Amino acid sequence: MAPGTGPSTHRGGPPGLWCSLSPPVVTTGKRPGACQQDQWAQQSRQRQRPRVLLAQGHWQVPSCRPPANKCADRDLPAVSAHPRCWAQALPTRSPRIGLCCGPGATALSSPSAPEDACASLASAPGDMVVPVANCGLREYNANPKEHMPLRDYISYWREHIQGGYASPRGCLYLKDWHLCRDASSEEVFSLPVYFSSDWLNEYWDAVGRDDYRFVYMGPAGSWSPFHADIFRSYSWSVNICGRKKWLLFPPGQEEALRDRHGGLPYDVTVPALRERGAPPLEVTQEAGEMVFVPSGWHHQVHNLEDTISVNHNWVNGCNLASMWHFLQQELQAVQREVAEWRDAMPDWHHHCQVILRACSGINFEEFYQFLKVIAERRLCVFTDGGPEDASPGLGPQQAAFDIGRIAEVLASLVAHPDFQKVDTGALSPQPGELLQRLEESMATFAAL
Ligand SMILES: O=C(O)CCC(=O)C(=O)O
Ligand SMILES: [Fe+2]
Repeated sequence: MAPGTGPSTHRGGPPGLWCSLSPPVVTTGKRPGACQQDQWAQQSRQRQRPRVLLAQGHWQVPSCRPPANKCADRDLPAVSAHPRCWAQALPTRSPRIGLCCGPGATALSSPSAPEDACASLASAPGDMVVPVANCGLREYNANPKEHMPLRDYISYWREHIQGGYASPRGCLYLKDWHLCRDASSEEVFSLPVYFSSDWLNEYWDAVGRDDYRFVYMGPAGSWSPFHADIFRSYSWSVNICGRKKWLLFPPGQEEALRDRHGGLPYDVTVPALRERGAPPLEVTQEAGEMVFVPSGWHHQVHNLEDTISVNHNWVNGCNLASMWHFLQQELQAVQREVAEWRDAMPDWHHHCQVILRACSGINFEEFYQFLKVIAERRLCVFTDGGPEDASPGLGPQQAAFDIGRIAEVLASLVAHPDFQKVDTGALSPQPGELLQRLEESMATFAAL
């Protein structure tokens, strides 16, 4: 059981069929009623807090089809599925997990048949292999993961609940499951238009290798240790069911938590850290609500009940510069680590790029490829009307904005001394050429 959390007291049955909830709220404070005795929360309440977006949606029991107008008539994410049904249904019945979108995103989901857009998990058979973390064990600053068939995880979860949220296997958390990538069905869920400018997924879809779309499911007490998200991306997270407690630290606030070696903590709820630095922003995310995590915010997340969520990491023109800044910092950190071999190793810079890719998931050359793929897809909005699979929000204004942001970052990349040491001979187009095309396109757009 994670420190700071106890077994859930919520054992209520499914709260019925469709629950239409209120419109999205932008809150600058903590929701009332959540963990009121918590001292951190009390201190947090007195502080000025940044804006956290919690958008409420709908949800439904999987055996019932969402009425057409429920998905179509609201400018909100609509989320369906229920944990109890998941636990009871799998592997014999297929639960439905759907994230439909409102009118702004009808290009993605047909309003007349939202159940098609809310494609069911029929394509996620019980023998699908899923990543499962053991919340009771620590490996560096994370939980060790194993892989197991989905069916086995569901059996484990059922037994864990029956055992009063205890099991000889400990508290297991199915997390970072690339359901969309791994499922054979094309569309597991579709996005609200607000989240459609999503370059990481656009890039990895285009090169056909990976994605940053995840499903998390775990019992009360499962949790994610303290971290900031990959590439300092944004993330959004929708609770299909259950509740999560988020402890969020604005960028820089994590500095007070470092140990004497500069390391960040694994669990910020340990008593020794409670008095250190400013208390975190605490948010309780209810079923159907969405949490938006801005770039660079460290966070720790606890499932207060049995919870299923969909989470995406997310980069676009608004936080591209943060991603580039992060990569430069990571390269510097690598270079510091291996500084002693700098003079002895002729290809030291190349090795630094290899280590950067191994540690951070991307190096400077791949970052260029990422910029190139998105840039070319934006340039073709002006030449061919846009890529066939363009997101619904992608018109000329959006394309021009994106091109401007890419050009700024690409100019910085091209001028970077470490990028100049990368062998770019085989890149096509050459980075300088691409930058010139972007600048020309910006000039043409500005003249319109
Ligand atoms: O829900 C969780 O356990 C972790 C989610 C998270 O860290 C994220 O969405 O960025
Ligand atoms: Fe995260």
